[in-house]
Amino acid sequence: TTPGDTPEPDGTDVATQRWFGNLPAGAKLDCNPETATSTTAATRAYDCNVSNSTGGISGIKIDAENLGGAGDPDNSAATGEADYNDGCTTADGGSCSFSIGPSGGDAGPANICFWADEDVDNSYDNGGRENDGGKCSEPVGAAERDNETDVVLLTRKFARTISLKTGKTTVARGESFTLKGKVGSSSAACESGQRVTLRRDVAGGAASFVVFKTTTTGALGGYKVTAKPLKTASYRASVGKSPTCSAATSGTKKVTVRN
Ligand SMILES: [Ca+2]
Ligand SMILES: [Ca+2]
Ligand SMILES: [Ca+2]
Ligand SMILES: [Ca+2]
Repeated sequence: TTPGDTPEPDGTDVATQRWFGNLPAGAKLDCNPETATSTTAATRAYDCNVSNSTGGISGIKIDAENLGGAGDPDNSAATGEADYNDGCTTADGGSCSFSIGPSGGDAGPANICFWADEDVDNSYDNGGRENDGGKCSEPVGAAERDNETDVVLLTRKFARTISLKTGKTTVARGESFTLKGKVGSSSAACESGQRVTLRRDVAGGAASFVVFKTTTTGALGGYKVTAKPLKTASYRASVGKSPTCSAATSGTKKVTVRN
């Protein structure tokens, strides 16, 4: 008799039962880094390890779900298919490298849940069995190696660049020149109204870049300041990180002071 072929109720019941035996007793999963920052365009690699008291366990597939944060392929933490099915399979020693690619290009935090896919399927079942991600509600800071699930925090930020040009490369002592440039990003919000810090390293001695001016970028990310140097120096500009924008530092430009 084949399951489902005979109308119920009849005298017997034939069901299909799968047995899962590939995860030894006491197996625990740990994926690292526990917290990380990547750009909105970068792929982040996680080192996942399955082990028990006797050592690493090979041949275990790892699945993962982005729980509705930045870069979530399905923008949902609801039950369904795992966002990342069979992201890696543990090798000898119990470790494998799991890549979380960029998706959607949005910035912000995301909790990503990894679990040992003991039953080798592609399902994510929020609140279901642990081997389908049923323990993904555990917090990022949960004790490591407490179970077959590990939730990590991945913060996505927009990449930025900052340029620097000097109006002159040689000036008389006390003569003014301009320093200008632009903060660039795929996000306009990471370009305009951004705090720019200018530092300089006076010639001679060990390199030491010291803040000498700060300014704020205009609507298109541009900035401009002036300086009246007394000594030859190298200059550079930087913009700090924010919750959704990466930090950036320019190359250096040298301005020579004639004596
Ligand atoms: Ca971990
Ligand atoms: Ca998701
Ligand atoms: Ca799977
Ligand atoms: Ca599963």
